Amino acid sequence: DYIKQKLIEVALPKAEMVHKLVKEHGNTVLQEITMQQVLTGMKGIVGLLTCTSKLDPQEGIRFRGYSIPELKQKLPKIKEDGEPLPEGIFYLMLTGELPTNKDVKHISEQWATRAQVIPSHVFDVIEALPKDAHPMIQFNTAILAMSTESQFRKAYLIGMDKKDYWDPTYEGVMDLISRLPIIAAYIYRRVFHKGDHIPQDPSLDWAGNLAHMMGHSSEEVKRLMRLYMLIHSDHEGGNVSAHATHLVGSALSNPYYSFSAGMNGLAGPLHGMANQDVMHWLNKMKREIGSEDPTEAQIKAYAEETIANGRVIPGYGHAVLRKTDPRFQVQLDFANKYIPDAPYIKLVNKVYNVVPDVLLNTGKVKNPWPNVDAVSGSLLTSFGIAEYPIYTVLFGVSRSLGVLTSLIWDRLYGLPIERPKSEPLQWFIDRVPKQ
Ligand code: FAM
Repeated sequence: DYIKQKLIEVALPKAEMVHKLVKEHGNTVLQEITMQQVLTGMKGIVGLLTCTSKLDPQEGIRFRGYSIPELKQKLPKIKEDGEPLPEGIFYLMLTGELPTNKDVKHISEQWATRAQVIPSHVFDVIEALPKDAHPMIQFNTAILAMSTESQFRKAYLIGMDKKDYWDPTYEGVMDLISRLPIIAAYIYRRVFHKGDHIPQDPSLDWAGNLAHMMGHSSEEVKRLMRLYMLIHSDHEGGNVSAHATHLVGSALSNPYYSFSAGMNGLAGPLHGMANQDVMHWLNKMKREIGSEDPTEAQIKAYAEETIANGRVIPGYGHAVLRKTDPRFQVQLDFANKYIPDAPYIKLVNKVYNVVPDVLLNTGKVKNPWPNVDAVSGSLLTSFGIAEYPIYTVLFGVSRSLGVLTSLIWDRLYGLPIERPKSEPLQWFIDRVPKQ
């Protein structure tokens, strides 16, 4: 696998730089930290080294320096007017360089080959769960069950030089990513299509194969799946799924354990589960208003009621972003291009017209604008994937690309165990300046 050789070449000088920064500039002060930051979720505290992507509050995400519109131009596609292949963004995040068509094909083939071998106990474990267990429970259980295959643990037990940890991590990551679409599609067909499973088609790309195995094999859905897998792949290092993966990985837990930790975080309603919750919010709104096509005034009143009842409006707000999420925008553009008249897309547009003002009027929401989840479910539904509980699983399949590439880099950099300091309440009280 020539990617590994490439990785060594790219990573070595960078790993040396990290080492040098710690050794020669370890005492450099980076920033001041306030009481508020620590007590409200560590927002804005730089505490992580992550190179796969960076989130600008105003502009949104850039992957290794490239914005989503730039990637749509620059990453290899199957058809010129199609969507970039997620294999390409994986290569970019991993190596820091834009891939050629050959690189993307190589990764596609690697994943298709590695996907052939999933031990049968993984499916037995899924089957042992009730069908109505949330798909995220099934997904995460399967991920943990796959860790019997961990090459990292085997290599670690044999006794390996620290410098080489990245190698079995890379192998585990490649295996895991290759198998996630099969697991996701298996759960989808089990829960929603009477266990009528569809075999993988190794000739297809990673995202196209996922759509195919889910039973949505039209070209449009494959195209949508490529877009979905591209934009959900990474959101720098501090979000819950990325940070949890990194944190657990810092104990040298294998890629399966580490990724599973991230997926447990993604399953929370303030993170990845928001995409499902948006659909529930929209549908409840329609039911309560008693109309399939509520007016903007009705939507505004319903949003105000949600706030008055002490609930959040899912799909809106963000811990870092302070503008409309470009991941929202690119999906809305896709919808407006291909299915402008879809009822859910019209509804999303109307909600977008009124909800930011409602949130601004609370005087406390720092970002009133939509995030990625405000439209993704409506888009999937409009293309026939109308089973909401699978949405967070799809998010998880995509998120593997970023958080697991970062895990390889954690090993390449030789980062140690993560262990921030905590203090009891009195410590904070004692920090208040005396009058
Ligand atoms: N609806 C109602 N209230 C909201 C809100 C929303 N969409 N977003 C923020 N707030 C409230 C928040 O609950 C907090 O209230 P209290 O002071 O009473 O506790 C206040 O506004 C200040 O919060 P903030 O500083 O603006 O946001 P946080 O950084 O604490 O939280 C989010 C960020 C994303 C958790 C929050 O905006 C939220 O709950 N949004 C809805 C859920 C959602 O869409 N999550 C998905 C995020 C997404 F991009 C992803 O991870 N996939």
